[in-house]
Amino acid sequence: MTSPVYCCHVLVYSTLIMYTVGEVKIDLNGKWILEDENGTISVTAVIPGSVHTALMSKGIIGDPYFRFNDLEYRWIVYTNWTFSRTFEISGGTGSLSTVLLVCDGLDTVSSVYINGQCVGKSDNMFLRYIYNIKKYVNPGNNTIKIKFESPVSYASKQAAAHQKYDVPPDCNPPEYQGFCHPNYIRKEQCSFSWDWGPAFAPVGIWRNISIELFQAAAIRDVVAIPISSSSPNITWSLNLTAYLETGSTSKSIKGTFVINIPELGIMKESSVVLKPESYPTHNILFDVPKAETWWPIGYGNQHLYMVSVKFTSMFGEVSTKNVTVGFRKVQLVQDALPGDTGNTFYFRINGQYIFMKGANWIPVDAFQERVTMERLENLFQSAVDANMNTLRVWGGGIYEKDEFYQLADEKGILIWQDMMFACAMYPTGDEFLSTVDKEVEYQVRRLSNHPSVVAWGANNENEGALRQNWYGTDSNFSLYKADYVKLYITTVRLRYLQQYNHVPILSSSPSNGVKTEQEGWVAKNPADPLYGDVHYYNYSEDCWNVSIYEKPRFASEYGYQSLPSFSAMANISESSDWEFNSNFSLHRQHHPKGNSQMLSMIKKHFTIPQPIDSVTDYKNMIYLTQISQAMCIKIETEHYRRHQSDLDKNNKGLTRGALYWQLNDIWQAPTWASTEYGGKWKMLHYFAKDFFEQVLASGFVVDGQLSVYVISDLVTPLVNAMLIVKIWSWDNFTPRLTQNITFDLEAQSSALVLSVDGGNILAKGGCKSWNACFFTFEVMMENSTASANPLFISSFFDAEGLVQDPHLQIKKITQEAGTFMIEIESSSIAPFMWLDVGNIQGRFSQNGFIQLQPIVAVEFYAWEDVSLHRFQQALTLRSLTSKTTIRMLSTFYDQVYVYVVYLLKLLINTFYFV
Ligand code: BMA
Repeated sequence: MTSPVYCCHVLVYSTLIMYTVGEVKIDLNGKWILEDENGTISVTAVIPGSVHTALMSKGIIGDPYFRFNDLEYRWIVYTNWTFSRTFEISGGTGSLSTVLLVCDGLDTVSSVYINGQCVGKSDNMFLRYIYNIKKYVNPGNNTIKIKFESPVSYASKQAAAHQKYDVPPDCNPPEYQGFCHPNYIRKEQCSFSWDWGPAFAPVGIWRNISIELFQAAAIRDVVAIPISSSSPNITWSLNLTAYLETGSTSKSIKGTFVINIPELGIMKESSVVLKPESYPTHNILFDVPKAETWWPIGYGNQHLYMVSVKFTSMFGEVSTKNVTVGFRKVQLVQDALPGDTGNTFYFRINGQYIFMKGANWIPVDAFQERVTMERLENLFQSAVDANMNTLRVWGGGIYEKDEFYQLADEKGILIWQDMMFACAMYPTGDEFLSTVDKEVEYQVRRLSNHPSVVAWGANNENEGALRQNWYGTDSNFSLYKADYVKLYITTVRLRYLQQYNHVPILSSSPSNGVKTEQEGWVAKNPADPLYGDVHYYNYSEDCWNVSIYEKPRFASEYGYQSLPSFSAMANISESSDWEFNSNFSLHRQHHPKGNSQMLSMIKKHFTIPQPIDSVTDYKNMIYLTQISQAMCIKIETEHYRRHQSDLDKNNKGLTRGALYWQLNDIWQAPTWASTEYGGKWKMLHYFAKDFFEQVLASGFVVDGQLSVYVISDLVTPLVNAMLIVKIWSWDNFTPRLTQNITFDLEAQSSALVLSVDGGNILAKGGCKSWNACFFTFEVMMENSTASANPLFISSFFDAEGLVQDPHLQIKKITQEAGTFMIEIESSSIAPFMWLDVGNIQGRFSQNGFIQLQPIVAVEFYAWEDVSLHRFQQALTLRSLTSKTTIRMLSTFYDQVYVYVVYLLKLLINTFYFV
């Protein structure tokens, strides 16, 4: 240990100790020793971290994501592991009356030892554990050991001990390749495997760990809830609660609170007397007259204020805590519609209706320590770039780290936050309920300062699972229903409401909202489109047919699978794996029947190319699954957005949210994600950027009738705007017909602007048949034009006149700092143009688009340093109709080589099929 450096009130002992007058914090993050139970492995480990990443960094195991390593490394999870290190209590601080070990996250089942003595245990990954270790520490050197038990064995033991009745599902389907009974352990449920994710069930210290020493009192948490009054304009006050811990002194503690919002010049001071050895709170409500309102992205600024709370005790000991606050008001509107025809279900922020558009969020990595700020920022930016305003943190993962919510606050992304229960029944013994109760109290306190968190959900799909008998619970419905109510209503929901009720809490997703409540918390039909939110998955019917979709009040989950890019899969596999149905591909496909569902959806509209060689086929399948997924979700999302303002004759409609499943990937595998592990955009994400545009013209055909809606999220009406309808034939760059329709549209609404007989309008355009043509729709506004949105009215295998080789060329690539400008040429209309740069990090300005003119310019925004040469080498281009993947060819010989290879393949094929 180095000698202390004095700077005002702060002493710094090397990097280890931060010493404010009176209050001392010893940071225990950093180097620890990790050992297995037999003492055969002993390595250093970095905390926060897990066993897997420690073993990987020492070369004891390879990349857990590589090929079959998830199975190969199963031994890790059946082993008990110990993390240990030493720490020093300096002479001066040892006399302080309170010494606390603060563990922000232990994953999961552990016993904690200080100098060989057990100071406490943990069994909930989502809880902050604080152990009073005063009597166990000595001045000078001390040791801390945290012994972890196998979470998988623990869960099995818990299940076996619960002899009263089964709490299903015991195990997930075999395709998940996972561990059983995740519902018996308060740990990231998907870490035991999911239909898109691996089973590693990691063990470790996953959040910060430190020791705090103080004499009188320390502020543990501060929660500041904005309160609004609204006549005539919103004015704000702040309801601030400081949660304290007092030391073991026997006297009452006198002290002063100072609350400060420096940016607004607000300072509040009050004197208090706190009881010793207790958890007092200090509450104060005060006006913040000049506060600027926080808005979600697209509706205003994301103004955030730093609020600092300082407690000075009679000993002169100071404890401070800073929190960031955004002033906003949330309402979930569930008004009864006339004549018992359902309720509305939509959000108002600061009184303003918001159509929620976005996606569902799952954990970013199986190993949380690998989730860097950079990766989080990148995903948030991708959500923003795709015109999203909402993410739902799904209940089978984790309550995310603080940085996640800070980013959401800064970017203006609204968060629908599930509590961590998903797709299962759960036990309801006293111990289980008690730990859940503490978990909810802690997490709600931790996340309530964030203006981005606008809704809580008590679980994912468990109401539906119970009502629809997913796990055979009908055999004793009343028993499981009683458990359901006990856990989510009288524990989770009640604990939330007893603390705060400034944002709504939903009992489940999907649920019928207030109707679910009226029906005793397990609605007769939790998927009722007339109430609350719905999840909708349909892998058998044609996703291009809009009649298969409901018009719910809110679509909080829907999705289709695709494969990630070849470069993503190549990183974790070998060439022998590169087939759609190879052992490896099937191993990575955790969704039962996933591959055949993708295949059958593709076959509805596309031709699967004849096998050339396995790698080309694999690449073709990747490309086609991405097209199919992007098309399905585009069609479904536009359907939901179109029906935000109208009710049909069955009272369906007023759909005011579209959150597709799922934004991100936990590893490289076939999944529903729109961005891959590592952040690369799949075709769906490029489509999302378009289908979530602020103003969108969107068309569909039902029974031969063409309907075109214009959808606007703008808060001002569109006046004298123009819808431009174009009819194209597949064989020509010039539209056959252009029709302009002038219209007005109310702010934040959707309306039918054109309804015509499809056959008639096609005939007007001189189209020989439905198969010969397609439409595009644009909106021209005062200052801008919303981009052309295509509507394909025939399957691609039926498209007449679609030129089979558009002779694609990359004409030019230039670079300006991190942006690359690419010019591409096509000799004919080319659908699903796809540019790819392998492992180079970044995204294109557009991709997966239909080329409607000979030359198109595309930009690439690099997220890393890339040279022009590397970029040129990596860039490939293809379309649905191009026979080969195109590169920018630098020499004549390169071109000759490509054509010779192409001709050879053609010859071999012809020969093979004759
Ligand atoms: C929904 C989700 C997830 C699942 C997804 C895809 O039901 O809540 O549990 O991963 O569907 O199957």
